[in-house]
Amino acid sequence: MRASKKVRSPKSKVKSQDLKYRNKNSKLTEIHISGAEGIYEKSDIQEVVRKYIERALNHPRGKADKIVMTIENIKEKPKTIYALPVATIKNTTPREGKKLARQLLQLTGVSKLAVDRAFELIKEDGMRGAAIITAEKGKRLEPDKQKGIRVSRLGITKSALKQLSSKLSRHGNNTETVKEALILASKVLSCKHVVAELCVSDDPYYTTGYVASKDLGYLRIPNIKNKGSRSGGRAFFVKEGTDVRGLIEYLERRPIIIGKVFSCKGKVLFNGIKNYHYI
Ligand code: PML
Repeated sequence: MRASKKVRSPKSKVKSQDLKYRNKNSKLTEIHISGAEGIYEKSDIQEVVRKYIERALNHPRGKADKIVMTIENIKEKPKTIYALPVATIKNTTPREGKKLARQLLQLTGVSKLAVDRAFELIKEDGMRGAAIITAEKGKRLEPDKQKGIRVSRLGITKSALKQLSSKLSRHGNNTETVKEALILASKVLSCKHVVAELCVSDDPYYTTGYVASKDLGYLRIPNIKNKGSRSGGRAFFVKEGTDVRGLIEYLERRPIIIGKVFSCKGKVLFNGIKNYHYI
């Protein structure tokens, strides 16, 4: 499901005499409000569709004026994987949050150059799909840079979802946003070419992001950006020499389902991750 709405956005800005910016021209542009997907049994589809519509119509980003829903019969048997272990790193400011994300990514072997590249992209407003960046040289690999990569065909079994919800509840993190992001990161990191992922939500009201890797797990970073900021996006860091077509095929087309959940911790200190092997 993808929901969007039309907003008036500035076409060009001029400085008026009192030095305040005002819009000279504006045009209607479509902005993304919410997106969701999953792999479900046929018997659950009606209920899932009802929930998706409700969500699109009651999103804090505004009321959708376009909702596009696609229901596809998946013939290929989904591959079952584990969810990454979850923890939340203590953090209070965007400045510190970005620093933590950088340090974590460097622990996974991602170079400073590649991390800088990812943050530059995330800073740019309106990044659509995820970027694929090589972990050493910081080269972008996706064929359509505007569109990026949209991870698709991913879900969780009912029993794993029950386990996950109960584990996350103990730390007050049992939300659709956390579960969906964890499912996505677990699919991304289940791909042998991917070293790490960085995500900053593009939702102006959602300021928690994460770094994920096979060794570190899914590490949430609260306050990684300022409230109200529309900047955000995802970067997947991959090994040099990755077969990009194979990677995109896996991320966008291969059905993956989470069948088992590991630990879900509450708040941890960065040093607890750095000094001891986390998992
Ligand atoms: C999104 O906007 O969907 C991305 C959310 C990333 C962080 C989710 C979490 O709180 O763990």
